[in-house]
Amino acid sequence: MRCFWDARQLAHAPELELHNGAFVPFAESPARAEAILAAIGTPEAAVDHGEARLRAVHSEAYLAFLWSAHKDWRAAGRPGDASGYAWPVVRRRQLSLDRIDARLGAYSFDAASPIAAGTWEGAYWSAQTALSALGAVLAGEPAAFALCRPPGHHCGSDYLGGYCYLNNAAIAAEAAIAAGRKVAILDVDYHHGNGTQDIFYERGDVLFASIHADPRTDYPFFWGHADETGEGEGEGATLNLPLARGADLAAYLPALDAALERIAAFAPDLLVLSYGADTFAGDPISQFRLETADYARVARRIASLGTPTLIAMEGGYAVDALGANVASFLEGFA
Ligand code: Q9C
Ligand code: ZN
Repeated sequence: MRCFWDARQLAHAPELELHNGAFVPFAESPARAEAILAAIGTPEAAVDHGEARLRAVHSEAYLAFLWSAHKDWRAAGRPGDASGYAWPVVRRRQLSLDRIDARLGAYSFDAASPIAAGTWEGAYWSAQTALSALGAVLAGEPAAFALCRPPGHHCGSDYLGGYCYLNNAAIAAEAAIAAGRKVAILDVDYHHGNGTQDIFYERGDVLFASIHADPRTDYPFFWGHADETGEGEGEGATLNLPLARGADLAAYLPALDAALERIAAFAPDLLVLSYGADTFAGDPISQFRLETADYARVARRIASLGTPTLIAMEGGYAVDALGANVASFLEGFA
């Protein structure tokens, strides 16, 4: 399978994550990409499709914020990575505030996504990698893999979160729609893809289906519940299939079949697959029990749809097993 990647994605290298009052190593590390690269062989270089593709998903104000946030942080005399601490949860409204701490609050929904010096560059090229792999699929490849990192599925049109800054899957989906395709998105990361869901929530022309840990127990908590089915013209075009912690392949496959059945009924001519390997039994921050060989079986079932597919990397934090898990998935798909 053709694989895409750009070394500039490594520029995003946040240092630490503050969690429960303690500093822990940041889970979403450049080492994740290195581990995948070591397992899949030499990928093709991403091609720059420009910033206009980003603006099809993200607001101008958010992109301007993301572009300058770390510089603004430093200009304010602050050390390390930029990270917010106050959020407008109550009566959120459009205020044009200058203070970097206020802007971090306005454009984030959690504290899990620090902005480092190279975050814009890394996120920009992660999105371009998705667009480049999409280009291969639009040109006739049955499937292509985008080694996106940082990941994207938690961030919305004007907010970051969950280690995500630009929504690679949504950006690719919009580009595919602009190329005349009917698009479905399947998200199989351990965590609900709340940003992707939000972006397409009122759209009937894009199906969003997700299998993930029940948000009653797991991040992102506030989205991904089974009763979220879309709104307005999008009513019925969102499908959430939450699973209890501890799910193994036997518990996973019925949900996968339900998602695939819905996708087949929607009859897309292009599938964007948000693939997270954090469903792995050994993942340090997740609680499902898929094994390396299971990814080949999951991938084979998705491939059996016969729909041209862009596979975009999302999470997966067991770095020692990550390469094998991704390779198993890609081999199963092919
Ligand atoms: N100690 C993705 O997989 N923090 N994002 C969880 C657990 C946020 C995961 C903290 C997890 C975000 C793309
Ligand atoms: Zn995840």
